[in-house]
Amino acid sequence: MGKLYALAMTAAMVMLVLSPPARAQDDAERAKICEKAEQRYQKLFGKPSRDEGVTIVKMYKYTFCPQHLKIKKGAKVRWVNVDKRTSHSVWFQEQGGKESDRIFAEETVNMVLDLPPGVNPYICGPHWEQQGMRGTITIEP
Ligand SMILES: [Cu+2]
Repeated sequence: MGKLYALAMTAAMVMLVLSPPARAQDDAERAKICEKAEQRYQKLFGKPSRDEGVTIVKMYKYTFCPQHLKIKKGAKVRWVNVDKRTSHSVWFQEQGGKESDRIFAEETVNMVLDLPPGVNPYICGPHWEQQGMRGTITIEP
């Protein structure tokens, strides 16, 4: 192996390591999507999601809104699909959970989360890999 070739390979490997993982959106895009998601929510349900008396996570354009959420252990969370066509799921896969049924456009699913304290990542079954549809629920002690 030539020295130059080895150097080029090393450079290529360093670039591979340094390039960020493929993501569906950056933070600014996500903020915009979540703003639209809230507008959709209000159109569908007639009030702001924060006025529901239960914690709401909207699902819209391959995004959980909010993507990161902090709740108390045993609190109820409602996932609401405010998309027009796409169905999603909620899956605490790392915790050994079972994937939820598909949540179709404009449908809702309530869950009482029995998760360990700390950060619990979760995914949307059909969209976590290609579109990076992932979120976290942090259980406060
Ligand atoms: Cu999804």
